Amino acid sequence: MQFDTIIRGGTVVTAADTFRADIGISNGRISALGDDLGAADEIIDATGLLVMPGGIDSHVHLDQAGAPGIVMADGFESGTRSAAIGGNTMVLPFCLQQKGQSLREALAAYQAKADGKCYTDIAHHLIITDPTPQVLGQELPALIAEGYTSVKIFMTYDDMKLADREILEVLDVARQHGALVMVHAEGYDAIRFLTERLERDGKTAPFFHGPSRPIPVEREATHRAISFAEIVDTEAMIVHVSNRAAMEEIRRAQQRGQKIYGETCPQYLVLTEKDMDRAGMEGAKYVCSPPPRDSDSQAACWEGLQQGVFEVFSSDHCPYRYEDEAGKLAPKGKQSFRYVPNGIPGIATRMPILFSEGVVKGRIDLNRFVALTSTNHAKRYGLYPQKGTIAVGSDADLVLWDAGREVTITHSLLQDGCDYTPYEGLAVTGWPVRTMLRGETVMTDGQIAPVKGGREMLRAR
Ligand code: DUC
Ligand code: ZN
Ligand code: ZN
Repeated sequence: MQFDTIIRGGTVVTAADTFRADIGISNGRISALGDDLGAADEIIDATGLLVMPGGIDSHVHLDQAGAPGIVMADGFESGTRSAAIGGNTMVLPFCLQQKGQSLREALAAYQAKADGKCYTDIAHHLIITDPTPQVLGQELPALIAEGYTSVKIFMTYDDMKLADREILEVLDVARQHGALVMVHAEGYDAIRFLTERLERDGKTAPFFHGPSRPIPVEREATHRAISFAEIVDTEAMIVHVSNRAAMEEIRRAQQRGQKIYGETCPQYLVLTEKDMDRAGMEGAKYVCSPPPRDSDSQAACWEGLQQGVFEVFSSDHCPYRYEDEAGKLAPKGKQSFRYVPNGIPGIATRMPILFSEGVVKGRIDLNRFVALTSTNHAKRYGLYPQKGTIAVGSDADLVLWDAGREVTITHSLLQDGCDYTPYEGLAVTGWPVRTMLRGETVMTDGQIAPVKGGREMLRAR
């Protein structure tokens, strides 16, 4: 048998096993695992490297509309390029429904932005901000049937928050039609109350973003979301969990037998509220929601990853340029933290940070690393086993990883559309040296191949 490609001499790591094998690839799929596979058009030497399923980042924002005058720093081309630099082969960005807009319209417009411009495969979650009877009764069920099987809802933000009754209704439609609801769990009224009080006291610098949404704000909303899922008798994913109290709410729900899943992100492992306490507007570089917290919160997020309370580790890449009036230095942001665009970049740094801080420092093993960065995303979002593993028949979406390479993170390595990284100067051990999408190399040693056009994947859950 003649393969298109053989990856020879590497150590294969899946969520379950670590073993020595060569990988044969034909027509974009893995067609053999073994020794002495024979001939191929291309032989890739992976001696000394780990060969893992390409990263799947199931929580990213690309080219998403925000407040007037604010522009996200990455579209599909730069966002997926940076994803490939960081060892990812698939990302799941959010298609935002504006109030008054139909979901179909929102999706068609969003798909047009992605068309042909991706270095990775993609699939879309739907953000529902306007759950009208038409959306809930017709559009959403039809879209779920077509493979749009995950939706995100917000419990805060003026233009996005759903009322409790609306949350219950979205959960119920998801239950009936087989979709997963992802919840942004921070309580709107408490944030408004605290924000207005801080502003009255003249506490308007970026640092006060943290105090405007402290841990109880997240804990209360997490508890409410979990209770609603219980009332409806359905599952839910609590995204971007930042602290112990919220993690414990999820753990308790799991112990009761509820299907509540958890996600955390790099910012909750290596940043704290102190990062927002910098001179001038510099703290704006770290403003994201929920905000980074303190060292006990970091420890709790590690516990959640180690013990399986969190099943996915995502970037929540939500990039705004710093030196830019359409970004973090938006004029109104100088009046109050509440107008600073909310989100930080991290699509390329997600896997290196978890590898270095997790695997190299002995907090998690290699197989859990693969589960948290790839396999569990594929399973939860209906992509497995086409994506998320190394097995005969799966797509040849792979990352070759140099476990000993020492890199100091600096923005110029990342090839995104932003102008900074919140992880500037962080020293990591372990770095992706080749990313392959459906058998084709899209990145080698930081060099990106011409865009081939990743595909949009539909999903069955
Ligand atoms: N929620 C996200 O998921 N990302 C950025 C900002 C936010 O509120
Ligand atoms: Zn969110
Ligand atoms: Zn997000």
